[in-house]
Amino acid sequence: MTRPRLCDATLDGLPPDVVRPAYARAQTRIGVVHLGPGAFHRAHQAWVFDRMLASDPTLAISAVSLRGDAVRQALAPQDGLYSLIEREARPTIQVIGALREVLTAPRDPQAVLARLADPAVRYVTVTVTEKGYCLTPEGRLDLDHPDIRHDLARPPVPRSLYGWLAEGLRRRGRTGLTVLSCDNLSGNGRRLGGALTQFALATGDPGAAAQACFPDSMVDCITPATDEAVRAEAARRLGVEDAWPIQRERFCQWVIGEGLPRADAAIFEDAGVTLTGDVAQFERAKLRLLNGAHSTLAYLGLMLGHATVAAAMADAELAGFVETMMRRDIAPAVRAPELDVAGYIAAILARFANPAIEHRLDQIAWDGSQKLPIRLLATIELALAEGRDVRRPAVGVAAWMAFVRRQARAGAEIVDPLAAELAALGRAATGEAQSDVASFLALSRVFPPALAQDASFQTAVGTAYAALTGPTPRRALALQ
Ligand code: CS2
Repeated sequence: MTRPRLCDATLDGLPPDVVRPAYARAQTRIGVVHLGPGAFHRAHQAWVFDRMLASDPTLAISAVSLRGDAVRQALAPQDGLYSLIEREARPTIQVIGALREVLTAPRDPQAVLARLADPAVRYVTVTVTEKGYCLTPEGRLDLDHPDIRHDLARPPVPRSLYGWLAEGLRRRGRTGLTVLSCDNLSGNGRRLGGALTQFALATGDPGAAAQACFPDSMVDCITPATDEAVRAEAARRLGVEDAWPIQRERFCQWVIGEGLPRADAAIFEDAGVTLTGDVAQFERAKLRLLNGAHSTLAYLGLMLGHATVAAAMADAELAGFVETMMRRDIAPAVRAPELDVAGYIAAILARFANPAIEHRLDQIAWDGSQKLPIRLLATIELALAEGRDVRRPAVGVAAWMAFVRRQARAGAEIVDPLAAELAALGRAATGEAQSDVASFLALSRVFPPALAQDASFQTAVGTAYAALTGPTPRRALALQ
């Protein structure tokens, strides 16, 4: 017999150590539309809105998947409820009630557009990952992207973020809306607003984007993918079945820049959100230090036979290399006057080493072509402009190239919007460092031409690549 499901009807009967919504769900109303309700949204923003609902019942979420139907299939039978496990030495479990509606856009386009147009909706939050923004390396909307080309014709069922937002805003008319990008892009709000304006101009309805405000935000919370062990643990602790529980670390940070409605500032702050006039420094610190180190650990760690971030951190040579890179090479590129950078680095390293978290390196390794420019190349470009050594951060770039080569040669999957191009490059790579690196650097969607042509960068990547693809890859870590 199957166990009962987590849902409104079973909520009251959960064991006493399960934290439940601190508000009457039935009295909440939808004031937020979230586009892309993957694990990160449910671990981060939904948890924050769940806290806010206790003081403002008008901020419940309509969660909208832009593509697949999996979230709706899992959560609709649960009335939008799911559990969140915080993994520290003593894991806690909590039921999040903030999702009052779960929609799949292609299945229910009119309901999605009606929500976006609804004047009761004050926020649209977005997590569609780096590739969902369809940007060129210069940060403009890629008008040649197949989804953008499709949506510019204003079809009844758009595909891209922009198609949905532009049509929703057009139907909405003039009422104010705050759109919060919660993805790991620098200047995420500014880029989203700029690209939407470009999209709207190209459709001949330039007014659409002007009706919304796009604050930048920095988001941080390590959220490993859900696996069967997490499902089993949730079921054991809840006593009912949860089709899609979420696990994450306890640490959870959201920093929002200018543009949030003043009337809501206190509610956000009371829920733990930091509001600041200079979000850029938080973004730089987080993207370059945390995500830059994460990607470096992923490519090097996989090469050295590790499966998780914690295992890579237990490899003293690798952990030492990454720490030195953070302290000596990335810290000078952070420029964060309000941050204690040394303390921030120590805290990140401790989070990476958290043995309670099984964060798979392959989860971090995917979509490298989208992640590297933001996480590592920006640091390298600044270091070159200011005459600093780039050898250590270049090891991460070379490790990505070596990773692509290994995957391609093994016929293994490459998850990346440039997958076909990368697989071809990887298969053609001979192991001769100079020519292999030259063909990777020619990827203009990843490497800005000025960087690709920089002699010291070429040498640094070439030397690291030769070591990493040779008999003793650890030689690449031995940089003084
Ligand atoms: C990770 C991030 O998957 C990845 O690429 O680097 O998701 C990282 O865990 C988060 O940004 C932490 O806030």
